[in-house]
Amino acid sequence: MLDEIKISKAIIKTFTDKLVDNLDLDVAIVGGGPAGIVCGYYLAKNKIKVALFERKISLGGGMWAGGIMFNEIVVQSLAKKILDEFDIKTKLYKENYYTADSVEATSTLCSKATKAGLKVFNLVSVEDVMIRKNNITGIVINWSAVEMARLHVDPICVRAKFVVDATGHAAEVSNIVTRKIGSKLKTKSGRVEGEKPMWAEVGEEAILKNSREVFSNLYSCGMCANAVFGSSRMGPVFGGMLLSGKKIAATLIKKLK
Ligand code: 48F
Repeated sequence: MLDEIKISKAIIKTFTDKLVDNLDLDVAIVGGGPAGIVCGYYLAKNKIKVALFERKISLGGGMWAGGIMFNEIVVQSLAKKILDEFDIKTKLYKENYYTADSVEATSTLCSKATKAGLKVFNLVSVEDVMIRKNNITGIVINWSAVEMARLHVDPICVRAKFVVDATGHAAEVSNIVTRKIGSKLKTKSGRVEGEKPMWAEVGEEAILKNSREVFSNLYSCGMCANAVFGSSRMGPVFGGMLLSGKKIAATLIKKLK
């Protein structure tokens, strides 16, 4: 016998317990592209209380689609080690150029990260931040459907010791900070510098340097880091995204332990 009301209660109770349990975090990650997922995986594996908030239904950001919807991604030797660790198959194309099936790569990142303990809230958009005495202290969330329908519905808040901006090209959290309190970022202009034109080699080199604190307790991760600090974009080479996620996780683990 299956009772529809029991099914409904099971979903409502389990989800609300999960949400309530994640309103006070060590780390809140905004954006579930490859950078945010990898960051969440290493944090969760190290028993940090971490949750990831993603606007869309599925995690993975721009990784599913490879380049122009040809569903293969490219990574360099250094980042291949991360794919190896996740047990994602790679093929050597030419020295220092490895390819991976983007569907296998993305779905495995999602699976391993959640199995490591990363809590994910999809269909949720971060629309604001909490700031106390010039420190980020949390994020403000609402349903993406509310955002899309432009409904007048007030949000709720999640406290976090650290917030990771892994929102990709749009650098949404960093832009919210400057919109709300002015030119206070740790960048040249104090604002989001904006991404520079495509230059894969330069962009990939810059991304690790740019993966760092951009405002007190707010960290730039993945493509967002290059957008915030004004470096090149790099297209469908994903090594920098993986390495950036791992670097931010290592930085925060050190701070939290
Ligand atoms: O864009 P995205 O995949 O960022 P990433 O992890 O990787 C970049 C690559 O995909 C590619 C590239 C490779 O060289 O340049 O573009 O840095 O994933 C960002 C995710 O953040 C979500 C968005 O839906 C996407 O899945 N996102 C953006 N803004 C918000 C958000 C927000 N305000 N709240 C919640 N999620």
